[in-house]
Amino acid sequence: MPRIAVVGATGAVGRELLTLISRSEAASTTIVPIASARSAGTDLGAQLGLGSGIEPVRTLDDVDFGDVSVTFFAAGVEVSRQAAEKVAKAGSLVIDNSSAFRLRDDVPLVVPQVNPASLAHRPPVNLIANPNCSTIQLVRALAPLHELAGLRRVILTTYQAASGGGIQGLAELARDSRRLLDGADTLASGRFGPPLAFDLVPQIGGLNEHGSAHEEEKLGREPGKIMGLTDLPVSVTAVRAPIFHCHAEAVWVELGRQVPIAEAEEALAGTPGIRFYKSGDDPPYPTPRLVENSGAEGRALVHVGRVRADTADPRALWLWIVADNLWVGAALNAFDIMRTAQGYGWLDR
Ligand code: 2RA
Repeated sequence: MPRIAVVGATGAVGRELLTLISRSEAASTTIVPIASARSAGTDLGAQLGLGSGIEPVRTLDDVDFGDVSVTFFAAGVEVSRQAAEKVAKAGSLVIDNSSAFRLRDDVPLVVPQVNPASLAHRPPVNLIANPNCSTIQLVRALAPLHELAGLRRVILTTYQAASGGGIQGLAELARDSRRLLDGADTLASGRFGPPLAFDLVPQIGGLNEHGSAHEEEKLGREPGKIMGLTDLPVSVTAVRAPIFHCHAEAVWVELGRQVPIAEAEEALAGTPGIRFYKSGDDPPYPTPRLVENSGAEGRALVHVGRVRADTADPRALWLWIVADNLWVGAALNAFDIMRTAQGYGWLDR
């Protein structure tokens, strides 16, 4: 692979992608970081302690994509809408982290642990969509339950970290938390709408005509496409929580038959990429901070606990899912898409 580009390289997901690529076996590849003109020339390799192999930051207009085998887009939906298809037409395989193309029929929406075969054939558009962060951890935990007994319905509430709002979201939560501890009475509205510090904000993204937030729409639609269950009902309340990293989800799932808890636990615990917590274990369940501090290995896993029967519905279970939204939910999934495509021979030149 001659060169790999990352659009949005200075952002929260872009930085994780640079780290992943430069520490992987693709490390011999030259990495082309792309950002806005104000960052052009920055030596991100040195800034992030990633060493050589990372060119100085360039702008989109300054790169010949005919010479770039894979381009990751992580600069938000507007940049993807404007540039991703042009880059794909220039010959670079695009892996897009935005919501711009996810529901398009000609664009695969991929979680390599769940639907790798959707990459068996390279799509004519030369573009693959990376799902929403909270979707990825959800479908990775639901897939073994679906295999076991078939999914009928899913209802969930998310508790999403500030890093989903990017580097500025992290900075805002840190600054406002300090201000409140220092005695401030009021805080200004910010990136999350109402100030997030020491509070919960039950709206992520704009509202549609039915009153659902954009994050809820994404979670409602993406799981069915990924799992090949287009009619799967997924009902969501998405909440921003005052935590820095790792999204958590409380999930109710109705299955096609009554499944004994031990059977569900065995299916989850036996799934590669899932760390399963049984009540009585130490720790008994995952929390966002526990996952954040679980090292590179733990941050690459989907953590599942609190599996229990719904006593009001014999075919339903509850579970609690936590994962690192910037890794499992973004950079690592995008990187695994590249590796899966590579495994299918897409990148052979
Ligand atoms: C969020 N889902 O957490 C978004 C980030 N992709 O806000």
